[in-house]
Amino acid sequence: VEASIPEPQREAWLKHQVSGFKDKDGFESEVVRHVETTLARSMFNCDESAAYSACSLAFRDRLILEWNRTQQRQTFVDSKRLYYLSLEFLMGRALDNAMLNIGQKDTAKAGLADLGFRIEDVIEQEHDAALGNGGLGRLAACFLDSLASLNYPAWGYGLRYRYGIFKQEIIDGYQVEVPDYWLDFNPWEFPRHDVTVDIQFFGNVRKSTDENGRTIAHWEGGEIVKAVAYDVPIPGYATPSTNNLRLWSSTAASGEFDFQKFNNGDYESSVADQQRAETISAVLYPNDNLERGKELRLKQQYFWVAASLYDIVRRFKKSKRPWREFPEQVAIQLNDTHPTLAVVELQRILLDLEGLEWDEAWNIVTNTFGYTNHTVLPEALEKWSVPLIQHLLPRHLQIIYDINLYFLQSVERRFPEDRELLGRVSIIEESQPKMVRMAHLAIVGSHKVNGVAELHSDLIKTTIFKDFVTIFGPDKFTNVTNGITPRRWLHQANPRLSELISSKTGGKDFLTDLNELNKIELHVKDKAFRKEWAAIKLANKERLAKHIKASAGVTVNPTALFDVQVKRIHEYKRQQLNIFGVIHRYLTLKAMSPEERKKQQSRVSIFGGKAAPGYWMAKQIIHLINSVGKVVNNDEDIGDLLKVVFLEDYNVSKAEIIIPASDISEHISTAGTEASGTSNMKFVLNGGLIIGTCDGANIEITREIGENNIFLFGNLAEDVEDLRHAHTYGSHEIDPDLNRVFQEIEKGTFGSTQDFAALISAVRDHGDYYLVSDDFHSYIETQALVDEAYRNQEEWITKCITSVARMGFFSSDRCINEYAEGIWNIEPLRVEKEEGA
Ligand code: GL9
Repeated sequence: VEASIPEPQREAWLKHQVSGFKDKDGFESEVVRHVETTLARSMFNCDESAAYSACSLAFRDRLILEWNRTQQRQTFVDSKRLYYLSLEFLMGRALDNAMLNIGQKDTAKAGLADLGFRIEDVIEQEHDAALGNGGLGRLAACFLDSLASLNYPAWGYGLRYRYGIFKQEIIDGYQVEVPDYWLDFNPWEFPRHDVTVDIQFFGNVRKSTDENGRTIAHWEGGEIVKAVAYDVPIPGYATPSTNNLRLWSSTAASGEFDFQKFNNGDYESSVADQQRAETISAVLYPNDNLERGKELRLKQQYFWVAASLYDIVRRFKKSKRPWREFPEQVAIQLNDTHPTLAVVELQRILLDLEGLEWDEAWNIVTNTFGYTNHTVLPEALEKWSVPLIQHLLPRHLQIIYDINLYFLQSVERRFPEDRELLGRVSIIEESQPKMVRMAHLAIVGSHKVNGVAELHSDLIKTTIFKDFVTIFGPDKFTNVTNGITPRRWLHQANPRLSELISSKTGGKDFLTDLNELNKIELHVKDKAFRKEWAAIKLANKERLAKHIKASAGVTVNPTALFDVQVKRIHEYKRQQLNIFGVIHRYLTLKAMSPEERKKQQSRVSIFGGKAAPGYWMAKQIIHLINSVGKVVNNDEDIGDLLKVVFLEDYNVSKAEIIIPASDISEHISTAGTEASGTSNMKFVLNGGLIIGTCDGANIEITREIGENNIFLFGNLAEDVEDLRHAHTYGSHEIDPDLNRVFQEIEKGTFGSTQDFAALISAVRDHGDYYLVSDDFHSYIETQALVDEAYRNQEEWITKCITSVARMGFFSSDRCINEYAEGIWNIEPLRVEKEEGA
């Protein structure tokens, strides 16, 4: 590319090469320039919000230069790239992360101070980028951080929702949803109005025959929507590598359709078309572990998948390589089944547009894709009705049927005696209406399928995907245990702890090689180290206490044991078990004499998390937590012994305050239901212990940190099915302590009993599907062990330090390296590290 530019012009370009700020002075000058020109303000009306904008723009300018160089490097080397397709990227705030990853936070802090601002206040101005629901979307964000930090050539592809996950307000103890309009001013994205793709919907399929007698399918008619690219730079930590997250936004195609309407004078309906097109990328579906089969959701999926594939194919075609090399240049990872239509779309491109034969095309497709499963919950397994796909994507439905036909034929040849097998593994469910099973399509269309923690990966092989293991063999199925980025979840969220650790591990290497953490175990007896450790935890708790006061109006004692459960509200995650346990604690305290009470451990029970707007039971749980808080927090007998707080609008930036302040956090899902969990890793990494069930990554955390450092309780996954069977067909005795809790709720102690009746009857009358009663006794007993352990602060701190020292395995860097080697077959690029970064 460079060689094609004539010498004189080249000289002019090079003479004016932009470099971005280098030091404090340069930073200040960039900030002032952005305030005065980009924002059209001055020193007389530059508030914190303007300071945030200008500071972000200064960093963005630096990032985009690195971004450009990274793309040039990748194009030049022309090695295999990974494309991570995810409907959710829960990024949180970008400024603090950019400053830390570039290694210029101190510069910015000093520069902002010169200009009259505190960096903390400036950082606080940023609106979270909340394009995700929970763990699945946050995992994608951690993966982007690791991919860039490890110098992998990789792109993320997603949707640019105008509204991210809703903002949660708590009004009279109930959740109220408020739209999250976050795009007013977003300095972190670059609109690429020149990078657009026309996406077709509806229409019909015409077949013709070419000169060789081959049937060609033509997808015609219907309507076109335009996809516009918005690029978000993703800075790696301590490396100039800056990768790209490309988000697609929908808008009306300014094509013939509109023109005709204009000509007919139908202005109103052409505006309506525009709005309808924009609806596609308007809003993130706020469901957690639930798929509801809405047409707009399917439109979102196809829109995003088709635009992304067009982009990927366009990039590949520039290399002029033969098609069979596609899987050597391109790896595409399907984050859950949401992007599974990509399998069909690539087959369509190769078959209908590029003229390949079926087998050759299908071979390319299956060698390109990998599929990650994130849940075994049946209500989350995606299915789309055949009539809906027929209507929206008629050609794709034909291809799905053909994929299924060839697949079932091969199964039949190999297992001729097993008729029922065909029905079980078919991509089409023979229901009324017929349904397309997206997980089956994803498995058949990929070369590797992985779960996200060991137990989960074993479970998918022995339950929901058992038949596919028989058909494809066990090697197609693998495990990649989730991980988290230590940059955001330690260095950024807990700067003092990060600093203390680096003083004992010899620098910041642990942030890029988390196993370095094990060096701190040598210092577990070091008095000064332990003292500073405790002081940091207390300071983090004081910070959270302030936040609790400001947001929930409750005064809490920072020396009490902070007990935290923050995650989406869901029956399988069992916040109901937690709050029933809190009520049990309250009743126990109430029954004590004042002398006895004095001997008890004070606790603050902290909850946070959003309920899906249509999930009534989850909303009742929130209401019960708030109702209990109202009674307990105002009971003078209880005082500081117990406080119950629900923090509204849990999100990434609140997690950064809450997680470092936890003493014990709760990961108490019914065994076998939580695929992995990732906040469990964040809490332990920040020097908190956990109480949990033998579920998801809790099991591997136990293996790494040692069973003396975790509080496990409850029934095991292997016993869940029998217990459920017994509830339904045998007698179901409710735990007597839990029954006392129920009776207290039914007495009206916490307000209107009617509201909470459903939570009780789910356990008592409807089979207790989530085993709340079965696990209650074990839970209460284990909580008593937590109290006891916390009373011995020296022992407790030893447990915390030891646990942090052994958390190296849970870095998303380890996780990404496993994907790169075992699934994607990609390698990091060599990059010269900059000084200072
Ligand atoms: C989830 C699982 O429930 C979690 O256990 C897992 O840690 C993450 C990431 O692998 O994926 N699957 C899923 O649908 N969600 C998860 O968190 N839901 C949301 O993200 C809302």
